[in-house]
Amino acid sequence: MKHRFHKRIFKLAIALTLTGCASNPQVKNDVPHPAVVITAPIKTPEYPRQTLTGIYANSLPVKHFIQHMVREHGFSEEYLNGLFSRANRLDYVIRLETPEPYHGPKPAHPKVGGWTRYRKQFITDMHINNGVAFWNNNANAIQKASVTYGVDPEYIVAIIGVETFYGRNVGKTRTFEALTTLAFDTQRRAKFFTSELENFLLMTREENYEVFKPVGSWAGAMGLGQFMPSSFRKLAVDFNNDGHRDLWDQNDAIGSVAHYFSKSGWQSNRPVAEPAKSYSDDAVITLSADTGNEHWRVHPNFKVIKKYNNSDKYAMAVHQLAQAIKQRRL
Ligand SMILES: [Ca+2]
Repeated sequence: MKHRFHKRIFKLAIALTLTGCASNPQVKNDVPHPAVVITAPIKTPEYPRQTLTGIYANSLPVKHFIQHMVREHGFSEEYLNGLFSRANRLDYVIRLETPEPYHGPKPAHPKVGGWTRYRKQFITDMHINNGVAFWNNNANAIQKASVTYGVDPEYIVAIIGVETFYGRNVGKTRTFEALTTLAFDTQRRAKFFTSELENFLLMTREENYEVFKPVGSWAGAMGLGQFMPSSFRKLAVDFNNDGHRDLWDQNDAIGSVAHYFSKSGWQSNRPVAEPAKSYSDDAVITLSADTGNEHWRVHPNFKVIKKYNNSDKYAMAVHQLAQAIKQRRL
């Protein structure tokens, strides 16, 4: 999920909180950590400590957060001291969350062609062909998810394509350190990220993940579908029945994306959007293309896609990629 990041996650937070940024081309490659791919829970020692050390040793907000987790969720204080004593502050995460203010002159005319530029990132031969291949390689899981949750299969494929290029770009930032940095070293959305950090720690306990192992976008979105921890806990499913919810696994991600769409109100075999002649209707959106404004009549399923990421451009890109993949697969 991504775009345009600034708007993206923020809106996402409001819409539900699956969020991510892998699809944000502006940020997706800006992650210096080594790749770590999780395929199974890994148990390693967490080094409990009596006191908080490291860069957060004197952080009152971190100490208060630890007290909260002990009081509300029964975590061991020593265990959490150990985790936060080892946490790194990620400067690039702070930079991405805190863009430099723009002091230049105001443009005389609003920028046009935003939709055209956005569309070019996702509606490509590479995205379409790899979408067909992803669908063929996971045909059984996609068919099962489509039937189980009543979601048209091409939209499951397209979401994963836009979010992470079919799992090739799930992000390399340790989610624990991303969320810790965003919660305690940035201000704009600190409350949201503190809540996601709380959900992340609960998720690792529930799912038996070693806290430093999960990786994702710099903004805390995880796995092929870029779920935030709160969405992971609410909506992820163990779709390959191995007893573990693992959104870095293709099967579990496919089932979880379909489950997310189902819970958001998807209606299978219903239209999503079609070109509109005029824009004098509530259900018509306008997108700025190089060749002029495009008007589209949108249906309830379009709004369901926007619950994944609250952007008209995002939802239209998913819709058009889904249709292109379906056509090419025929
Ligand atoms: Ca599983």
